[in-house]
Amino acid sequence: MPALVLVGAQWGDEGKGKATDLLGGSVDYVVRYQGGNNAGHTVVVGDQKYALHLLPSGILSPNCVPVIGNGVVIDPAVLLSELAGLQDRGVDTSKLLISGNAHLITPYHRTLDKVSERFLGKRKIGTTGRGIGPSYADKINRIGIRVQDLFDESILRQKVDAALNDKNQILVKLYNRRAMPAELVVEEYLGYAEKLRPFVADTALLLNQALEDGKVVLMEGGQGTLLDVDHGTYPFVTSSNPTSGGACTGTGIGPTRIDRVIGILKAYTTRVGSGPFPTELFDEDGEALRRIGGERGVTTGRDRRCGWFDAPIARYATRINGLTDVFLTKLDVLTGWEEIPVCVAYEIDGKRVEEVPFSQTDFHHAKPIYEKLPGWSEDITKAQTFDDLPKNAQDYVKALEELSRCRISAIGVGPGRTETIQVH
Ligand code: 2SA
Ligand code: GDP
Ligand code: MG
Repeated sequence: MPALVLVGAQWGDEGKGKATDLLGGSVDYVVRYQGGNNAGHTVVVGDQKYALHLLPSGILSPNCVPVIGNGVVIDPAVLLSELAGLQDRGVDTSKLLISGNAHLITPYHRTLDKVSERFLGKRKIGTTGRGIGPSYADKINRIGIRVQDLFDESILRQKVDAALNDKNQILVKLYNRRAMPAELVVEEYLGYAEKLRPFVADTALLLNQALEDGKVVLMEGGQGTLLDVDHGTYPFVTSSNPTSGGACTGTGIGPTRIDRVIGILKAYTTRVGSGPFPTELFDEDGEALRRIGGERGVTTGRDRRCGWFDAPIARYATRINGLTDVFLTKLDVLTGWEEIPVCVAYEIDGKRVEEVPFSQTDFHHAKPIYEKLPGWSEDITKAQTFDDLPKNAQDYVKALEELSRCRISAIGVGPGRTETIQVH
């Protein structure tokens, strides 16, 4: 099992943090490969709850090396405060490695994220406001600032000057904001250099060497498949590739090294931010899923939109990521419903459509076609094996496995490490 990838199979918040933490005990490295502190990964260890934003969830496993790969965008102040918070709680963070090629989020990225959302009004994306999109835009535009730039004052100054050249005009003329003095940014960021230096490394080289030495590397995605900038519900997406392909570009590990791709799939569906969501519920069922599932953003505290399981989306995630396994999470949240509707296909302009349509307009028009599966009322949070589950819960899992076209290898029946059923 040399390298494996863990991805969100829906719109994020499927329980990737818990799944990564569970695997953390049996892998040597856990690498974040995209996104930044827009992510919110919750890990519950005993009576302790951790909310991680930028650090890989493997940081909570003592024998695991946590790595922030080149594909991540880093807000240094957030990173340092997350590290300090964990250190205060007795977590050893000394093994962390950070790619020198990862890009930085700066104050002007955060400002642009917020003002451009305000400018979009009703058409806003509903971003987390953390500066993620503008930082990736600079990376692609080749005017980004990388971690390694912190160690050369003159380069840093030149790059910040260049990046602010057009941004200050946009801030002043388009958004009616004050210009941001380059010098202030440079001074602040030089202050981070020495604090980050001990962690910075050529992570792509180290990870490939580790794989050659027989070590196991887990690549942990943030967000989810439908938020992917290429394969998601564009433009209502994040500005990176959470799908499995992003794991290669975001770490420097080649695709031939990867032998398992695990999709984390929630037993129902949620979404934060704007954009289409065919199975979204606006009734008391949606409210109950939100309440029972604790569906609130880990980073922004926003209520998550909730809906029933969407099988075309699960099949899409299986296909786009090349999933080998699914970890089905939050089955316990569905306890108590007499019948559970599952979306098996869509109706679009009067026609039955089996798969996620590529046309944005069609997806906006998609109405779910439901099949109702019988529910269960027994408490399943203590179930340790598949056979411990009530028959209707077993049948629900089997139906989802068939509809998703991927084997379900593990089932979550609660947030804690032990509240997990291993099936394969
Ligand atoms: P951004 O900030 O540019 O990445 O926002 C673009 C879209 O991506 C969505 N997005 C997320 N969706 C679910 N979970 C995320 N992490 C947090 C969590 C979210 C939170 O774990 O709860 O706290 O609100 C996440 N990060 C980005 C975002 O909602 C936009 O739709
Ligand atoms: P991530 O972004 O994919 O890591 O997911 P989040 O941490 O944002 O949201 C998932 C939430 O569900 C967290 O509060 C987890 O503690 C919780 N969770 C994970 N798996 C399960 C499960 O099987 N059952 C229940 N009830 N909660 C779960
Ligand atoms: Mg999350």
